[in-house]
Amino acid sequence: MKEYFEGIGKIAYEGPDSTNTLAFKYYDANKVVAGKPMKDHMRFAMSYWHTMTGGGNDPFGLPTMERSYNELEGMELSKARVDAAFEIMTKLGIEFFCFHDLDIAPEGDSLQEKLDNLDVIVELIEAKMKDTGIKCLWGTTNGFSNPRFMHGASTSPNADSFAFAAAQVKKAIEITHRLGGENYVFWGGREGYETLLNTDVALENDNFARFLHMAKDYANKIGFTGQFLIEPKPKEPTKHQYDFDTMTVLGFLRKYDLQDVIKMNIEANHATLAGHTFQHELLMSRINGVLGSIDANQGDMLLGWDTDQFPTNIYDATMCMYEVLKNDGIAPGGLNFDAKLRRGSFKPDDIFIGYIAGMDTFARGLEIAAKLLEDRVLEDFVQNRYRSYNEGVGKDIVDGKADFESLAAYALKHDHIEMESGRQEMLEDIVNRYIHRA
Ligand code: XUL
Ligand code: CO
Repeated sequence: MKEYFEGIGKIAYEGPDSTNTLAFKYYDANKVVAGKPMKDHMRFAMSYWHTMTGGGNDPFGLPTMERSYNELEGMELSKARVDAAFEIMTKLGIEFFCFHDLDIAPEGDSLQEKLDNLDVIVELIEAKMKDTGIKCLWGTTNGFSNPRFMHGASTSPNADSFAFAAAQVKKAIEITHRLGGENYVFWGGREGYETLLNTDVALENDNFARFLHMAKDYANKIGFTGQFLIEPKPKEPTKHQYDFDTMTVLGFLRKYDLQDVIKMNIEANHATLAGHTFQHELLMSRINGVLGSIDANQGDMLLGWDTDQFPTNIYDATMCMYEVLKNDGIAPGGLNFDAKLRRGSFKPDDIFIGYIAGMDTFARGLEIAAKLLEDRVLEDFVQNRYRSYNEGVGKDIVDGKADFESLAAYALKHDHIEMESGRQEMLEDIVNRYIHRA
């Protein structure tokens, strides 16, 4: 079989002293950390779109990515990409992948042709999965690139667009089911608005919910038991996306009786676009029991859009793995690198370098987070900070035994309150020490 990335072998773990660009310095797949192998904590996935179809083009420039299959077109290109994708994952030791329907097969001239193209490619992917043991973390549909979705898919003012989107999602759920996908993701590509002047927000939200209910009904009908996930994002491509952030989505799910059906796929760069930290979104999902999966990447804090960079920020990776450990793991979700190479990193080996950088960062983050938790550094501090709720008036508040009258009577007798320092700088310094030394 043709090798697409000649000269690159299986990426090995060589340890932190290695200077080999094409080796792991921290990611040692089977090393046991906090009771299980690193690989099972992270469940790393390759994003098919950025890795296989991303060309490096931006609004100002043509594609730049140099790939040996670039001269191919149509189905031949899609077939070559399947082989190349499994070669990349095998060499990196990545056990999962995530895909949109449109990433793996061309649209064709009609809906029927699109569905037929998908069947051909899915068969090839299925065979590769059997050969390699690589699994599907999640599937999804692209309901945002084609002009038919210019005003949205399930939130389009045009019911024909809604119907087309339904046909696409139906097929994408079938494919994900056939490939044994453990999750199905909804990222509301254009489910939002550009201006309120032309938008019936109430109907669009109702239709969005109707669409999700239909999707779940169909999944139940065909026996797809994978986890359904919504991926919050506040803006881009629309000015306002309805799935703004975790708490907004939770409000929506609860309003439309979808709260037991859908969890969150949290993406780092989407969190920062919403004005939150990555950890904030993970934590909000975790404490509400809806942390489903993670799109690992990072944004550029000086830019206002989704740059989807490979994650190399050790502080963010540490706090991400801290939340994952507190969540008792991320399965059946995983850590999907929804990350792309910079336009200037166009050489084939840059793919491997990007993934190695991301995987090493999360491996190190896992080790630091495990140590922080083992030593209960933050846990003990936080527990002690709230101890006033363990007895007396605090316990009455928590137990529902207090009311405004009893509290007012109490406050009259205790109106000189002794406060304690929050010690933020001390804690930041301690976390830094763990990052340097754990
Ligand atoms: C877009 C984004 C998507 C989803 C899948 O910002 O993150 O790639 O992850 O549709
Ligand atoms: Co994403």
